[in-house]
Amino acid sequence: MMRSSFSLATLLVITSLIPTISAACCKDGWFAYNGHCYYIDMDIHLSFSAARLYCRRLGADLVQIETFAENTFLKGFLKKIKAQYTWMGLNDISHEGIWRWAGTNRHATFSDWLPNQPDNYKNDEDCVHFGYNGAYEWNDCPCHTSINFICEKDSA
Ligand SMILES: [Ca+2]
Ligand SMILES: [Ca+2]
Ligand SMILES: [Ca+2]
Repeated sequence: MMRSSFSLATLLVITSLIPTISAACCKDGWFAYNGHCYYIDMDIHLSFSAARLYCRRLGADLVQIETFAENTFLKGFLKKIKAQYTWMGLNDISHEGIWRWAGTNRHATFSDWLPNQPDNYKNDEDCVHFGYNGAYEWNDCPCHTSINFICEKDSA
């Protein structure tokens, strides 16, 4: 009897630690990958600049993709949730054809453009989203377009 109540107490302690451990990685509603937390709300559609502001208010910024692995992970996630057009932080707002990440202003180190993109269509496409052909490759489109977006921050 003593033994079983001790086991129960131990179990309760362990169980109560689990939410604490998850919270230390990413808050509820965020998803984790490789030490980073990501957020997307399919009900929120904003322009590039408004989306960026939204992320910053959450202590994050629009997602910055440093590696093929991160890109592959994000595209897989978008496919899983059947996402449509979704902003990332990449843009050529400062200089046409020079692609930088909004959060850090760093140059893109690789790209995953859709065929025939970026095309700067009508000279008015400076912001980049994951395309919607099932593969989620990148496309430049007008920054004022209201679409979904992914925020990213370091895990706590
Ligand atoms: Ca990243
Ligand atoms: Ca452009
Ligand atoms: Ca385009």
